[in-house]
Amino acid sequence: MAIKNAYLLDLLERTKKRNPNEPEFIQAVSEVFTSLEPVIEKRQDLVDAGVLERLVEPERQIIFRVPWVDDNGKTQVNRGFRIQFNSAIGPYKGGIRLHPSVYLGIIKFLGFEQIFKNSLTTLPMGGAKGGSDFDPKGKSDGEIMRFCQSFMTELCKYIGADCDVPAGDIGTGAREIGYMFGQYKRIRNEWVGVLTGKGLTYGGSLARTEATGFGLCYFTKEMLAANGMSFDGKTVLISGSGNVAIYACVKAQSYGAKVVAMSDSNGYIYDKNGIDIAAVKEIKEVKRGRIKDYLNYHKDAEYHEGCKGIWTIPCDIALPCATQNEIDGESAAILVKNGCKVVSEGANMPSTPEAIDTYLANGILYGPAKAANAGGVATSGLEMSQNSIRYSWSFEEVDEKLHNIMKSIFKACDEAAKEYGMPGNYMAGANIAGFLKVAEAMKAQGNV
Ligand code: NDP
Ligand code: 2IT
Repeated sequence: MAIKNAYLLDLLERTKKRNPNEPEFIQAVSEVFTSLEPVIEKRQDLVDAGVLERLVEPERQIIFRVPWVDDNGKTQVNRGFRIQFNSAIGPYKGGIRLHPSVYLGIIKFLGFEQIFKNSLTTLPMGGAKGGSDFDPKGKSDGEIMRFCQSFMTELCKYIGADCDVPAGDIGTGAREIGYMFGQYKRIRNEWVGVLTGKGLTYGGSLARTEATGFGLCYFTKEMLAANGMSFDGKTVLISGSGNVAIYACVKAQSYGAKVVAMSDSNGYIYDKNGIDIAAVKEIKEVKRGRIKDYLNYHKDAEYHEGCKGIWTIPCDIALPCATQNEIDGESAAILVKNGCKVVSEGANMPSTPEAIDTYLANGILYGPAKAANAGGVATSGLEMSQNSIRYSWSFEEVDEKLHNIMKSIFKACDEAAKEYGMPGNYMAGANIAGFLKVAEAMKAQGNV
């Protein structure tokens, strides 16, 4: 991926200077700029309106102290973030990541990507992301609760059902959302849909838990069908074993695929008979254990230390569902050599630029994250709608809406790629289609 347009190159340089030491953010911006070259050449009006200069500068960046008391009575201090990137098409919307690797550059790359992803969903949602360098691993339930309450005590000043609606991401699931929701309600004394991913007894949407993984498979199914393929009988690798990975596995298996490997940050399991997803769910959702524990259920499965090795297993389809930059150029080359035909992204930015170049050069069908994993936030949008009308739809109703949204996302990516002369390049299609809607809205609303 190389940018040739002089205006985009200059803006990228200025963005690098203004945001030093944030390589993930620059990576996300560079990828979008690469795709936008043919748009910028046709749309001088968007250049004149300063749309891109405004897009790469968050509307608001909030960084705050999160003090909490651990089980030994000692005060711990973490750093909290909320980056409200763009509100042109709707209230800020995006998840909260709790992981020790979190710093400004991670939250900014995620917030930037969220702008285009949310635009693709067809629902009115702006882009945002938040999080903290808090490490939930090994913490007691009481420690998690005290952290979440302290985080929300500060965050609640900046969010609201019509302003900014956070949700889950790595390390933030139903438990954490519950504690945050309780604290928001207590401080603000209002019961509103200020968070999504809530429990089903207090305003959560059916199918939100499954949505990102299911949506990934709905998108991938469309992409496969458009290219004369299907999941049926295919060998699939899924990295991660969290929320996205588990429900991607459930749906891929229901489509007749054989998922043979899953992972966590310590290592991966290989089960030549096909992953027993009920065992993975028990290990991860009930016991909060490690993927290695799978061997307690299936003695004939293999466990290997390290995360990268999963990409050396021969497969037809790879679904990275763990974290950013988990497939580098070397792993991508191994996937290609082993006959992999499809990479579709459940995680955000899981492929390095070198990996993406390798996919495109070798005719891999590539489903980019901001399109392929948009089902999670799309269903969050549906949760917001249900909260607003004070009603809840059945699982089947939400799932059907999600399915239709993923179909329309694939169509938008496919058509934009064709229109701008890059048929089959769904990354370019996603970036262009996501961008154009936001750009038109920004232009129409004046220089704000
Ligand atoms: P979870 O916390 O439920 O699971 C994360 C999984 O990824 C775990 O298996 C974890 O392993 C692994 N992982 C996390 N960080 C690393 C790392 N640095 N190296 C290797 N493995 C890692 O998160 P989700 O399933 O919700 O999120 C997974 C990805 O999907 C993220 O990129 C997220 O941004 C993206 N996403 C999530 C959506 C959602 O609705 N939840 C929506 C759209 C995208 P371990 O347990 O060892 O940490
Ligand atoms: O990356 C993502 O899209 C998410 N973590 C979900 C965001 C949301 O608001 O549901």
